[in-house]
Amino acid sequence: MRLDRSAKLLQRAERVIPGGVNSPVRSFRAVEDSPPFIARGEGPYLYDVDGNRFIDYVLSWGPLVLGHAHPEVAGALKDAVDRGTSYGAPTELEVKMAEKIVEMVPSIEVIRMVNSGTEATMSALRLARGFTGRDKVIKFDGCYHGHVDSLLVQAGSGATTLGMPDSPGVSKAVAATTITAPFNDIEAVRSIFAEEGEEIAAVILEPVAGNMGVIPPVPGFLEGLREITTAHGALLIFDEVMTGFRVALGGAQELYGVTPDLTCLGKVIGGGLPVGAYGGRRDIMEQVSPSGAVYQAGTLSGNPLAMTAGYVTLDIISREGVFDSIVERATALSEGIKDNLKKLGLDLPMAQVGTMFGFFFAGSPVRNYQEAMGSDTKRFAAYFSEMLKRGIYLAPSQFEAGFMSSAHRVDDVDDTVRANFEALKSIL
Ligand code: KE4
Repeated sequence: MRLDRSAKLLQRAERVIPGGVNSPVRSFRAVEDSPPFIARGEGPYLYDVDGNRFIDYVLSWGPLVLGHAHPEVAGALKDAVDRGTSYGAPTELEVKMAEKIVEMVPSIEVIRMVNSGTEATMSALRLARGFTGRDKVIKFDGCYHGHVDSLLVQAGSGATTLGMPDSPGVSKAVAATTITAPFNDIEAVRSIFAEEGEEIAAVILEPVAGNMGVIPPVPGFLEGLREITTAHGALLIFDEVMTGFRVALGGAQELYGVTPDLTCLGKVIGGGLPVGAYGGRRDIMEQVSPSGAVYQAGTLSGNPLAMTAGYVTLDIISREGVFDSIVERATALSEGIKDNLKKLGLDLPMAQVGTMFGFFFAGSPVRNYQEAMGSDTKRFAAYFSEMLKRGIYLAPSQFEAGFMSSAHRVDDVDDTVRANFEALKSIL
């Protein structure tokens, strides 16, 4: 596979951008490789600057649930651009977008748009502290909520991938208000609350972890968090930036029937443009400025282009049968991989929740960060490279998730299952 134009671009990039990338995990350092530089995307495919074509299961880390350059999304954006790119003033489209999300996500009565998932979780935390008058927050080892100072403690995704769970620059004072517990360990949470429950503003989690690989909640975990937070007057915050409109149309809260007080969103609701959002109970959200005293603002929040891409995306996946067809494709891929593992005598833990999926190079079940850390990342890197050579573009880290889109066809899934078999066989 030719990569010389990408290699030259990486050299140039590394002179003017940290690590040559605008987000660490894109560097491919976790798989000891260098990234292809992308020229364009179309449907399920990425094309790099050397003319290589890949079937894409990163999909911009989740947002592109309709694949690249969906004609309706692209067309709506082209029209929108001719009406200007930003006004810094309210628009009807923001109202329609908020109404759409309120309609689709069970617990959201009121919602505020921001520009990234990080902004969404940062704002939700501030709101939880403002609403409760308490300072402490519980998060779970390996869950990643963006690069918010107080949440870059035992974080997942790039923070784990690159082996630095706690980032330099996060002040001790800030980290001191963050309590971490093992994911899926409800007794650990119960005992933290027994100790300091009256100081805890909120518990925040990915209801299905996707930033330490894909790890679903064990039965009773989410229900237990709901019961404990309610009993202690703390808020339950679901960070559904990744799981929203991915594990189910209404997110993990619909799939598992547990209602959080606040929800953070991102990725899919931007249709590939920069968007985040946080929303939830009216009595809480009304504390947000200007209706309340908790300050939060953003120059480009609710931007007409991002709202256009997001609204059209949500409208399309809400159409009869569309979301189910994406789940079906993800299931076909997961089943094909499971068959391959069986044929090769490999017993690797695999998870698929709705349209997201992944498996670990681990010899036993993975239910939390510590067990995920037991994965063989070298073996993953070898597998990743074998798949890339075969034109399959996976997340360049054992601690990420794979995503399906409505653009992936049966042939693409068949090709991927075939490549998966050959790649696994070649690293046995
Ligand atoms: P952003 O600030 O990157 O838009 O969202 C942060 C975030 C918040 N919450 C969850 C559950 C997330 O998964 C993310 C971002 N996900 C990572 C990859 N797992 C984005 C990829 C990257 O960091 O480049």
